[in-house]
Amino acid sequence: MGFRTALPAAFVAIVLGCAPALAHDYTAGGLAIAHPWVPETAPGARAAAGYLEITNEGDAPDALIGVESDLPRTMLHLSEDRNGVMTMSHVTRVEIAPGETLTLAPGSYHVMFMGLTEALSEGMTIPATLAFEEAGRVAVEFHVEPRKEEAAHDH
Ligand SMILES: [Cu+2]
Repeated sequence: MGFRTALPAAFVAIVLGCAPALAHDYTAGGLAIAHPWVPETAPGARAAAGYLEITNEGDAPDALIGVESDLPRTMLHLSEDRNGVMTMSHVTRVEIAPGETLTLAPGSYHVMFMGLTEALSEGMTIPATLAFEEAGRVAVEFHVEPRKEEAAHDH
């Protein structure tokens, strides 16, 4: 155990080779925060969407109420299909009931990073802070990973 935890992260990454979705998790209060990631962006893209899963393993409800980063604007968005038209709205609070998982994923809730000045490519990270009503502020890192087909989300 001591041997494993003493390994630097870079060494672990090399041993695992090109595993694209190296999981990285966080906990805060009763919340388990899994694998914040951002698909690579095309050159010239000004915005990128961030995804992750948040599970409330506690006994009380909590809510995601904001997200911040060093980019000019960062906010929570919800993509919805309304009668065949994809719409996107800014949301300011998403409740997470005990035992429930909030999934930020393509076509649903996502973190919108706006004001990019360079393309995001695999291996880059975006430091960000998630704000929760009960668990408080949690620093995480979004890992830039290869774009999957269903992750197309440009605006
Ligand atoms: Cu968006």
